[in-house]
This record gives sequence, structure tokens and C-alpha cells, in this order.
Amino acid sequence: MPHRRFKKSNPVSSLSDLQDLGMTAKEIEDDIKRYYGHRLGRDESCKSVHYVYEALSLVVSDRLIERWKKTYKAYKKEDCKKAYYLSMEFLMGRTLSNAMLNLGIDDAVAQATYDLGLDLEELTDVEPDAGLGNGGLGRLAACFIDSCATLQLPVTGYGLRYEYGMFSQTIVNGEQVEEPDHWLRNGNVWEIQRLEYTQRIKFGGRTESHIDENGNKRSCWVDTHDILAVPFDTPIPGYQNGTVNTLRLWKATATEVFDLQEFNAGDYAESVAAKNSAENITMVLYPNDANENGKALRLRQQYLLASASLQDVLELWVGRHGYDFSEFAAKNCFQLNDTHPSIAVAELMRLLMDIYGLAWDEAWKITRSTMAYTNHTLLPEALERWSVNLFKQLLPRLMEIIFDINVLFLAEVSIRWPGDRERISRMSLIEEGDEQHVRMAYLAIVGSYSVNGVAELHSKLLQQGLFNDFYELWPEKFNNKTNGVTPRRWLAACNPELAGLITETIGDGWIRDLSLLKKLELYVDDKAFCKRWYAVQQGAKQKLIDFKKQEMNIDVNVNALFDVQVKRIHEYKRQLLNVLHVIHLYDRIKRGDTANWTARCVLIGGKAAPGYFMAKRIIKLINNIANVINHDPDVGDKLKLIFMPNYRVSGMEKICPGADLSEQISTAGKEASGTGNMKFMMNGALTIGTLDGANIEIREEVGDDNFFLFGLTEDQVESLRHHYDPVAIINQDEDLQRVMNFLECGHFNQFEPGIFDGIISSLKSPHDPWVTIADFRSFVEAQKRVEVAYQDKDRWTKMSIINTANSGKFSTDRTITEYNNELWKLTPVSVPK
Ligand code: 26Q
Repeated sequence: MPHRRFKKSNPVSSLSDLQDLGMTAKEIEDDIKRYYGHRLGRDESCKSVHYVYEALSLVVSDRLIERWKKTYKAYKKEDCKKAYYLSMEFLMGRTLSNAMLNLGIDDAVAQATYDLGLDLEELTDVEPDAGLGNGGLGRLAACFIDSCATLQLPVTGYGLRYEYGMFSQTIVNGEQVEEPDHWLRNGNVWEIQRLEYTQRIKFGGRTESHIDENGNKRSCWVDTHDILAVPFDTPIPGYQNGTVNTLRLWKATATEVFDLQEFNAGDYAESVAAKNSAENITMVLYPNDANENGKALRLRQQYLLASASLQDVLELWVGRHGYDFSEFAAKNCFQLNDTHPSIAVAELMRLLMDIYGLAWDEAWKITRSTMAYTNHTLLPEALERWSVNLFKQLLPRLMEIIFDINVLFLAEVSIRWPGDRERISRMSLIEEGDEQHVRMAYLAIVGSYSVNGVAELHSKLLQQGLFNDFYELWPEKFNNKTNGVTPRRWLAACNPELAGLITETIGDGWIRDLSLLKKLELYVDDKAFCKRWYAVQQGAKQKLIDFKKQEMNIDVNVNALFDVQVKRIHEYKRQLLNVLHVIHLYDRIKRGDTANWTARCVLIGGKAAPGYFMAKRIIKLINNIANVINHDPDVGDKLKLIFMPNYRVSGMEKICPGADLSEQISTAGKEASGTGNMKFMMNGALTIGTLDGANIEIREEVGDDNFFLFGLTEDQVESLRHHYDPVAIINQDEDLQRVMNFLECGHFNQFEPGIFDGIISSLKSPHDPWVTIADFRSFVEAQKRVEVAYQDKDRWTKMSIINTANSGKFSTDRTITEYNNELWKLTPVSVPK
């Protein structure tokens, strides 16, 4: 009797009243079959693994969505304070394995797929990476939201849904070739489009001012070209706790199919093109991890993120609290992931004043107590500056607000330092010159209650250097939050063998409280345990070899030292220093200086920004050297050099379990923190590194004996600059002379004369900012200590255990707990299971 089914007063609530989905292997198996056959309409004739992956993902997604709704209800009921993580990048990688682990159905799914005769690893491997980020900053955002969900904190991530993520890298004749990453080609089962929360974003036009009924000056932004921002939500599950938070990514679309005015004027093609230009805004991620100045499209992206996200939050507020904003700052805060979303400072002012009618002082008070800014770089060339002219054209109302903020701010400065004109011009939000520019970092500092760096040294250098004027004005704003990584993805999921051994030995509490890994130190003298640790490490190395062999057809000995450097290619990260050492080893082999030799396989991976010429040349150099070394019969098993193409999140998940040695060799003072260093350490690799970024804290945790330190300190680098003479250093070091000679005589570019001249002259230049030559000798000596340690298997195993055991600090659970206790002050909300 169908008509009897809707007898309840609210049919929608009875529709929503679902029974919890089954979590057993049998129930999961039945669901997979149902999705595969009924929803996706596939049968035995379908040859593509993709649809099996999709069926399984839908099964997992259903179970996430169930918990997602409960989380939403719990937050609503508590009416709790919330934090919003605003980031232009969320480098999520793959979702399936992580979702299964966090839901606690990984064993059940393994059983179900086994019973169905499927290879689970093959299924998880067909998922494309969500590569919506460049590197460290984007992956940090992804680790952060994982930890927020695990800690049951009400935090939403806001970002952009790029149609094309980080380009895919192939190597052709040793050179990087970029291919567009159309990651959405086969659809994305993890996202839900939410048209009902679409926001309107203004661009262009002009401002008009008038005096309101209270005699206050008011501005209107008129004649704008609007676009729409449509949100797509992805569920972010906590670790087996019922919490599922939200990552909301905005996609740009046109307001109407055609602009009617242009249409009526007969400009049919122009109006269709206008639709396209709106959709261009979120088409592609900018693939450079340092500033690419001045691009209007990038500014549009940044404003879209800030405006759509703030409008969303304000709409939610008004829906629940009406137009009373007195409690807004007590219940909301925004963490700005670098300056990229920092236009949010001016946008919140605009929305509060122009849309919600608040007066300047009230709006400013709210803004300054809700925004917090995280800096991720000290490199001056990476600081964002936007031309005032571009700003005026694209966002005239925001430019007005920034000028107003600046006038009031500079008044504050001149009260503190009367007559100090120099300081006023240094601190102004507007940089003068041929063309005026807006200094986005200064806007972020002035508009925030907190400014943090991402490792102790980095935060110290911000205070003493880059932002010293601001630190003197507002010391209380400045703080440090040392980065971390999520142990769910970076140990439990990516290294199940090691995770299994750890859990068998100390229980599984470490997955939520990584400091418990310390208990492993009790076992460093336990022979049986060490033997198993060694066996697991060797197994992971073999797996990496098998994987690379299938990808690149290269043979590697599992007993060789796996020496790994994977990260973006950048001069300051000094892949060149690594390469100089490889040439030195090659030279020793050629000279027959191989007594007591330690076989070594050097793995390097990373992408170069498409416009960064020097970084691309470094890739070419690595590949050319690899080509010579790997084909030289004198070298054989003693040394291999491998460039791993298309390094990405899912690549790191395969690489970090199999690494012996982690290369963290940046010029001291240049790497803000690094996070790859933490992933390797957690998985039992030893670090060879400079006193830079979080390396310093890693060394503090493991102790000097378990870390291979080399190189100049940050102070030494700075004082060396005045009298740096690399040629003199080369002349005094016979090994280095020979290395340079290999490069200069064209040994690695016999048929490509001159292609490495730029690299050679940068190394030999007294103005080389990265002082690579200065650290060569110290690096080689540290590598010798590595070899001695590696030759003693027991000693190395012990050091490896100690590294994992002391990696507890580098969990983002610790980092996020600090953000929360000191900055956000949210109360965890438990979700009924
Ligand atoms: C800016 C303007 C225009 C186009 C691109 C950009 C842009 C994009 C990405 C500038 C910088 C980035 C990314 C920076 C980054 O990843 N920094 C790294 O952040 C990590 C997390 O804090 C640190 O561990 C690394 O040390 C730092 O290099």
C-alpha cells in the first residue's frame, strides 16, 4: 500500500532515518556486487579495473556519508566554535586506502575482495592522486585536516577544485616534459556537488560612495562582472572515531549561460566566450611553489577562494544567529595557509561593512580577532606582492579597503615610532617604486591575531629578520608551530608491515598517540626484534625495487644503501650537492679507490616549475649522469643513480618505507621546515642533513649519534657571503677538483656541448646564494660516516629503530593540538557511533 508510507509528519526526516550500513566482509562483498552490477551496470565482459575500484569506493563512501551526517548534527547541536583552514592547495593524494583505514574496515574489505578474487592493491593503485597542490604546503593542509578529524575538532577545509592538478611529469631524453593532469576524467566518487550553497563572486566594476542615515560614509561596488562559485564537498574521516569533517572546494562557473546585454547586442560568440573565461578561474593549479608574480588569473583564484568561503561562513552565521555579530569572533576563526588567501582580511571587512552594515571599528575588531596567518617561506622572492593597478582593476572595493587599513595602521606605527619615516615606508602595506605593489604578507600580519612559522629556526628567523619591524610592534602575535605529518597515512597505511610489527610489540595506541612509539626503545637490544625490524626494512626495499623495475627496467641490489632525495627541484634544496657526491663516488670507482666499498643506490625524484630553467637543467644533469653511471661496466652494482619520474603523494607512499637514508641537505636557513624529512624518519630511515628547518628538531629528538649532521649553520652561511670564494675551495680540494673536472670536460654531455655551463658557473660563482661548494667536503665526510654505520647491520638497525621511536613529535596530531590550545581554542565534539 504505497500511500501509507508517508504518514509521518515530515517525510524527509523519515527518508533520512536510515539503518546503519553493515561493516562485515560479507555485507561489504554484497554491496560491491550490487554497485558493480546495478549502479555501474558492469558484468564479466568489462575488462577495466576502474569500475571495480569505483564500486568499492562507492561502498566505502556510503559508510563515510553516514558518519558525516552524524558529525554535522553533533556540531549543530553543540553550536561550538569552529575553525576554517583556508588554503589554495590541498594535496590529498588518494582517498580509498585512507578511508578504509580510518573507518576501520580495511580488514573486512581485504577479506571481501579476496573472496571475490580481486587484488586489492591493484584496485587502490588505479585511483588517480588528487594532486591539488605543489608540495609541502599543500600536503601539510591535507595532513592537518586528517588530524583535526582524528582529534574531533570542528574544522572545515576551504580550497579550490582545480580541473587540472599538478602536471604529470615524464622524462624524455633526460628532460622534464609536463603533461596536463586531468584527474577528474573518470569522475570522482568522493565528492558531492552542493549547488544549494553556491556563492556569487564580484570582479571588476567600480565603487560608489554615499553617506548613510547615520552620517557614515558607505561604499558600493557596482557594475561588476560576477561569476558563481559552486562547492564540492569531500568527507574527511577521523581515525576510527565516528567523526567525518568536510573539505569544501570551490569551482568557478558562469552566472548565466549568456550575458544578455552582449547577447542582445549581437555579440553571441563573445558572450559564450565570457562563460568560458569565468570557468577558466579554477581550471588549473599554478605549478610553481614560489611566487609567480603578477598573474591576474592567480589573483582571481585567490579572491574566489577568500570571498566564497567567507560568504559561506557568514551565511551560516546569519542563518543561526541573525544579524548579531557580537559573538562571531568568539565562535569562528580562519587559519590562512600562507599569504595566498590573505585577501580574506580585506574581504571580511567588505562583507561585514557593505553587506551586513557594520561600522569600520566593529568590523576591524572582528577581523583582527578571527584571522591567523602561517608563513611557509623566508625566501624574499617568494613573498607575494600584487600591483596596485591590477588590484584596482580587478577588485576596486578591496583596494579601497586595503588603503584604509594602511592609513590607520601607519598612524599606529607613527605613534609607536614618532618621526621614523624610514620605518613607516618599510612597514607600509604599499610598496612604492616605479609601480606600487600591495605586500600581502604585511596585510596578513596587520589583519591577524597570530603569525606563525613552521619550525623553531624558521619562526626565529621571521622574528629577527623578515618581519622584525612587526615583531617589535606586536611581539605577542608571533609564535611557532612546528609541522608534522599524519601517522595514519605516513606509517599505518603506507607501511603495513612495519606498522604490524610495531603494533605487535607495543600495541596499537601509537596510531592516535604517536609519542607511544618511544616504547620501541625498550627493544633496541632485543635480538629477535631487531632481526624482524631488519627483515621488514629489507622487504620494503625489495618491494620498491620490484616496483621501479616494472616501471623503469633497472636492476638494483637489495643490500645496497638506498639513499633517497625526493622533493621539488629547487636550487636551495641542493639536489646539486647530492649530484656532486655521486660524481665523487663515481670518480673513486674509476680510480679503483673501492676498498671496503658500500654499494649505494641514489634515488632522486621531484618536479621543476615549468618556468624554472635552472631546476629543469638540474633534472637533465641527473638523468645524464645516471645514463653514464648505470651503463658503465666498471661501476656495476657499486653505484646506481635513478631519477624517479612523476614524484607525487602516492609515489612517496611507496618510497618512504624502502629508504635507508633521507637526504635533507638544503642551505641552512632556507628550508622553512620540510615534512618529507619527518615521513622518512617515522619509517625508520636515517637522516643526513644540515641544521635547517625541522631537521634541527629531528636531531634533537633522536640525538646526535643517530643523525648525520654536516654543513654550515645559518649564521655561518650569512657571514660567509661577504668573502665566499668557491674557486679557492675547489683548488684546495683534490676530490672536488676531479668532480668539477668531470663536469667541465663534458663527460656527461658528450653530444650536447655546453648544456651544463650555467650550472657549473652558478656553482663557481662567489654570489651563489646556496653556497653549495662550501658544504661539499663536510657532506662527503658525513657520507663516509653513513657508510661506516651502514656496514654494521646491527648498529644501523638499532639507529633505525631509534629514529622511528623518537618520531612522536612529528605527528600533526601534536601540531594541531598546539594550534588548537594556543590559537583556535575549539572544544572537541564526540560523535555518537
Ligand atoms: C605563489 C604565488 C603564485 C603562484 C604560486 C605561489 C606559491 C605556491 C605554492 C608559493 C609557494 C607555494 C608553496 C610553498 C611550500 O610548499 N612551502 C613549503 O611549506 C612546507 C610546509 O610548511 C615546508 O615544510 C617547506 O619547508 C616549505 O618549502
